[in-house]
Amino acid sequence: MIFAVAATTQTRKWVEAFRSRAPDLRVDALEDVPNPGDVAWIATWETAPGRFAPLTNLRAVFAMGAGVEKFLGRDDLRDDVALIRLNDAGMAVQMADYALYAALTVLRNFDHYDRDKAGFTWRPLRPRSPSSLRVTVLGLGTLGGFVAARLAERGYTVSGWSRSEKQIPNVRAVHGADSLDRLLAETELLISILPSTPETRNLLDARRLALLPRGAYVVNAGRGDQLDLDALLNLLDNGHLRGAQLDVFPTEPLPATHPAWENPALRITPHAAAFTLIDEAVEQMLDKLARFERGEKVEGLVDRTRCY
Ligand code: NDP
Ligand code: OXD
Repeated sequence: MIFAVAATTQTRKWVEAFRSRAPDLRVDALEDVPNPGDVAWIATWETAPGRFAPLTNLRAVFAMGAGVEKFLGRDDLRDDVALIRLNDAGMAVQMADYALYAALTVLRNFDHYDRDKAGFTWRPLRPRSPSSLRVTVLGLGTLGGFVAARLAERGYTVSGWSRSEKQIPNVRAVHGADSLDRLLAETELLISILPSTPETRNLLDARRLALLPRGAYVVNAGRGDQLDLDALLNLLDNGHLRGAQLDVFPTEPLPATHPAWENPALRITPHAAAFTLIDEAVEQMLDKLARFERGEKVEGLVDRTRCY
């Protein structure tokens, strides 16, 4: 039985990391496996159509990331194949830094200085205190929960939103679809770290974005299909929103002709908020593999009915 690896980049590095930690496990790059029927497990982020069809004896897919939407609803992946995603694996700290970058931008007016520079304008602006900024984190899972806690530790006034009830020290956690509109109306910095599911798709539509108070700032590091990009650009252009920092887009890479590139109030990062760290990920996958094979509970086992 083979543990196959098919990354989008650095497959050899992944293979070596697995081999050095699990010398008794046969680990090969998928492209080097002569008989795909020998593959029992695969660690991958490569999801081209039909990719899984030849792997007729597959028992588990270990996603090399946290978001698993591209592994769901596929003809080539049977529902009885376990789908196991990463939990944190080095991403939570990076995500918190990404959120903090936006929070500091708002508090310390770094966005205004970027624009002032274009007009050769020297205009110091008084900073705000973290406690004066009302931040809302959408999604309080592995990453969002960490981000909310980190921002609260730094003194921000933090609310968080999830599907089920949560308790995070110094975070006002609310849950359920009915509570979202009220929360948005009092949010000055909105940070989405939600997965892509049928329920989160277009969640931040024109109506909901307009509920944010004038001068609010929007961050999306979840998935691009959660937010209506055209509506966001309109609200930036008409001055309702102060700015936005987007890491994820409806189409990635964001097409070079897209007007978003030219919007001065929008900071664009190329799906780089949080990278999977190979060593941490491999360590975690091997632990999950062992638990899975012993029939134990595995953190990150995707519930296909919830889609995350
Ligand atoms: P988790 O599954 O741990 O957390 C998801 C959170 O979203 C949970 O709190 C969940 O609620 C909440 N949620 C899901 N659906 C809804 C809904 N309909 N209404 C309210 N809350 C909802 O995932 P992670 O924190 O590990 O990752 C989150 C996402 O971040 C990934 O799915 C991926 O899309 C994105 N990501 C982006 C990266 C980047 O570089 N831009 C890097 C890594 C991840 P509950 O807790 O109640 O289940
Ligand atoms: C992930 C990502 O989901 O990098 O892990 O977007």
